[in-house]
Amino acid sequence: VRTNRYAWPLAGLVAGGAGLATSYFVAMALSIRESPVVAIAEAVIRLTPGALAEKAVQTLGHHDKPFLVAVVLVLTCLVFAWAGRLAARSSWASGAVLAVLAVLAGAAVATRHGTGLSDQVPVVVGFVTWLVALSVLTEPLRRAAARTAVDTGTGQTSYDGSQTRRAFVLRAGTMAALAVTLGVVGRVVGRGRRQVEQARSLLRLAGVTQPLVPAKARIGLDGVSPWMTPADGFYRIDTSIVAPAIQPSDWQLRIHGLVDREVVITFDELVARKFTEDWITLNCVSNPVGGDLIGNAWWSGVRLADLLAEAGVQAGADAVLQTSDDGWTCGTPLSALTDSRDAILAVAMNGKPLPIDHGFPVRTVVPGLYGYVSACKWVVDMEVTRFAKISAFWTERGWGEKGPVKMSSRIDVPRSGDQVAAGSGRVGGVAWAQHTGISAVEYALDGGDWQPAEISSPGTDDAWVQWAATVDLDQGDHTMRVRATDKTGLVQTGVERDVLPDGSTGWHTIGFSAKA
Ligand SMILES: Nc1nc2c(c(=O)[nH]1)N[C@H]1C(S)=C(S)[C@@H](COP(=O)(O)O)O[C@H]1N2
Ligand SMILES: [Mo]
Repeated sequence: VRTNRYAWPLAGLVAGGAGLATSYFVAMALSIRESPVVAIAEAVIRLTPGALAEKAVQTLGHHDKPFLVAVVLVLTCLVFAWAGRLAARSSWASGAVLAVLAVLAGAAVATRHGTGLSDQVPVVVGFVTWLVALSVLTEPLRRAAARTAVDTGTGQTSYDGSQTRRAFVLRAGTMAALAVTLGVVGRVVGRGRRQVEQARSLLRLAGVTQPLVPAKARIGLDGVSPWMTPADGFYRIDTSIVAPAIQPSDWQLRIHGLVDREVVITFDELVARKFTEDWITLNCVSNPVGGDLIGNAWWSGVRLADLLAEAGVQAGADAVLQTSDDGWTCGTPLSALTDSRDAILAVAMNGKPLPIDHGFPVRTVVPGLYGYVSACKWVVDMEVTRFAKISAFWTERGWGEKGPVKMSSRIDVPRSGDQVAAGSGRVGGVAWAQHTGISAVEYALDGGDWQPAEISSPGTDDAWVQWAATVDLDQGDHTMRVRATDKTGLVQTGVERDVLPDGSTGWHTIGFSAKA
C-alpha cells in the first residue's frame, strides 16, 4: 500500500514526539531540573574531549548549548522515524531501538551530578508513551497491511486505502496536538517554578539565624531520628499536584473579617519586621502510632499575635480561616494565634528560605496544633471569623475542628522485625506533646513493668524529645512498647484510636529478636 511507505516512519516520529512531550512535562511538573533530551546533550558535553568542546564553543559562541540540544533532538527524531519503519516488520525490533534510546537517556540522567532514582521517572514515562503511542498509531497500518495480503491472495481489491489513511491521519493528528499542548503546559509550569527557585536561592533574610541544636537535645543514640529534621527529609503533605510557585514580590497577605482595620502586608514589609525563631515539631493528624509524618525544624518568622493585634480583632471572633494560594483552607482557633505560644508566619526553615514544597515564601506554623488546622503553606488570606460560620478543606471531610496534637511516643531503635545482638543493648526513640512538653518516657519489655527511660532536654516544650534506655536481652523473640508522660502529669493512653477524626492514640509496640 502506497500510504505505508511514509506512514510507518511518520508514526514513529509522532509517537516519539509524544514520548518527548510526556517526559518533558513530567520533568517540569516534578521540577526535575532538565528533561531527558537536555540530559543527553549535557552528557555529550561531558563526554566530548576538552579541545573539541572548546572549539565548538568558539565556533558557536553562546549558542553552543541550544545548538547541541537541537542536534540531539534531530538525531533522536531520525531514530524515531527509523523505529517506526522497523515496526512495519517487527514491533519487537522497534521496541528494542526505543529501549536502547531510553537506556541512553537514563544513563545520561544518572551520571549527572546530584540525581536520584526519582529523576528517572520522566525517562520511564517517555518510554512507556513511545511504546503505547507507536502501537496505537500503527494499528490502522497493520490492519491495512493484513488486508492487502488477503487481497493479493484472492486477487480482489476490497481494501479501502482512504479509510486507513483517514484513521491514521486522525490518530497522528490528535496525538501530535496533545504532545504540543503538553509541551507548552510543561514549559509554563517549569518556567514559573524555575524562576521562583532562582528567586529563592538569591533571597537573603537578614533576621534569620542559623539553627544551633541545643547540646542536651540529643540523646546520642544512632538510629534515633535526628533531633533536627533536615528540610529535604521533612515529611510533605498537601493537596496540590504541582506546588504553587510564588515570587516573593508577588506575595501578599490580607487579614480581614472581624477586625477593626483590614491589614494587607507584602513580603518586603513582612521580612522588615522583627523575627521570632523557635524549634517547633510539626506533625500530621494522619500519622498513625509509630508513623513518621512528623518533623522538627528551626522556624523563623513574624509573630501572628502582633499582626492580629494591629488589625484589631473584634469581640465574638474565635477562628481564623486561612487560605492558601492554591485554594486550600484551614480553620485555626484564634486563641492559638494570639496567646503566648508564638504562632508565626514563617519565612525560613532550618535557617534557609522555606523550600517551595514547604510553603515558600510564607506559611503559618503554630506550636501544639496538627498541620491540617494550622500550618497553611503558601498562605495568602486570613479571615478572622467564627467556627460556627466556616468550614475548611479537611473539616468538610469529617476531620475534627480544633486539632490540638495528641501526646505520643515512638520506638526508633530497634526497628520492628530487626534482629539484634543478645546481651546488653541500647533502645530509643522520640516522644512529643507540643506546647505542653514531655516529662517522662517509659518502656516495657516483653509485657513486663514500665521502666523509666532517659530523655533529652531540648529546652523548649514545642519540640520533641529523644529517649533511650539500656536493656538486657535474652536470646529469642521480644516485644517492646513505649509511653510518655507530659508536663501536666498526664500519662499517654493505651487506648487505640484511628487517625480519623482527630489523631491516633495508643502505644507504639514492636517485635524483634535477639541472637547470640
Ligand atoms: N496549602 C496547603 N497547606 C497545607 C496543607 C495543604 O494541603 N495545602 N496540608 C497541611 C497538612 S495536613 C500538614 S500535616 C502540613 C504539612 O506540612 P509540610 O508539608 O511542610 O510537612 O501542611 C499543612 N498545610
Ligand atoms: Mo496533615
